[in-house]
Amino acid sequence: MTARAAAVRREAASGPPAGLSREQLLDLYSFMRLTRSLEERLVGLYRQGKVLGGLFRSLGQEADSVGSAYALDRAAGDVLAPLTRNLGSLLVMGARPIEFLRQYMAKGTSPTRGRELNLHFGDLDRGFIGQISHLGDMVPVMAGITLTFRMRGERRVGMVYVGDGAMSTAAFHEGMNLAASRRLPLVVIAENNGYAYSTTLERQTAVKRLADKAKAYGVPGERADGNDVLAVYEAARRAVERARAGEGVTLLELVTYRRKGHAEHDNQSYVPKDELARWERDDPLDRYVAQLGERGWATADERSAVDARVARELDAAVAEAEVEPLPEPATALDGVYAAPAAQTAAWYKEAPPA
Ligand SMILES: Cc1ncc(C[n+]2csc(CCOP(=O)(O)OP(=O)(O)O)c2C)c(N)n1
Ligand SMILES: [Mg+2]
Repeated sequence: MTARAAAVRREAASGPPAGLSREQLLDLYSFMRLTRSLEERLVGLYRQGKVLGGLFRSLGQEADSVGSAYALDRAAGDVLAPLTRNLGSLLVMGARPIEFLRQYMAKGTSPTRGRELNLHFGDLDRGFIGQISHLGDMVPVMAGITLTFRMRGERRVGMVYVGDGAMSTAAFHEGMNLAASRRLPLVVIAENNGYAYSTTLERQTAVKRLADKAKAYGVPGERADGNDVLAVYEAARRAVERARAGEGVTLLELVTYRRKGHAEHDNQSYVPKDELARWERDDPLDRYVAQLGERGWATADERSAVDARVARELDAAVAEAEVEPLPEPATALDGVYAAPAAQTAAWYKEAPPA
């Protein structure tokens, strides 16, 4: 028996890792599969011209989103602030596939009634807040939200995602500094996927490890394999526990890779082919499927049942969303400005009486 096989046997004998039940291990698989399949359906709709605006894939980053969000305690009222690629995180928090289909197709039935697109919507009841497009800005916002948890004496935790590019903004620095100095219950997930648009990590920052930036704020910095869902979950779980215990912020770097362009329109001409091929071989879903099988955590039948359920759910959601109407033009301003205006805008100058 090889050393690797022996290690696998030992782990199997000691039961599932990270305190997860067999049901939860299958749950992680199901969220990753749903994320991948939902995005594949969206690509089909995009090619038919039914998606408005860009389509931002998380291909190869499903373990990063799903594993990290899964470490939060939804029942405790934990809150998450996603980025455009964190479809998997939102599904874990309870967002439904049809909501994304409606958002991407700008349907009148979408959570934002067709006024915003893609993942730009929030629901405080389900613990996720709508993102601001400006990179890094969700860090100070989440510092503020977790400060309120502290002030009210609530044992809730916040999680915020930043990309390698977003970490170069002033907003990231200000938010990190505030959250770190107040020891706020916040987990900052640094998604190192190698690129910000076409800018490589090497051109983005002089540090080799994004986790090293934690030192400048006096907080723990951890690094995990972002394509290994259980490694992501374990590291995120530790960070969430630290935050809930009053030990403050953790900066958790997840090393992964953006396998598609910035969005579907981007042909990735700047990406070396061998680099892409290397990361394709490190696919997070393939890796987890192999683990589930080798370690006896889920049978092939159990996985097929999940795949079939996901396919059925998506068939129904796509069929429903496709025939739904766009918003009525006459309602374009509803919910955008208060109606009637609550008060005269400060910038509005009445013409002097004639
Ligand atoms: C302050 C700011 N500058 C520029 C942009 C335009 N922009 C949107 S996404 C993006 C790249 C983001 O890269 P990264 O943070 O690494 O996230 P990733 O796309 O890799 O998930 C840029 C430059 C923006 N939204 N906000
Ligand atoms: Mg990036």
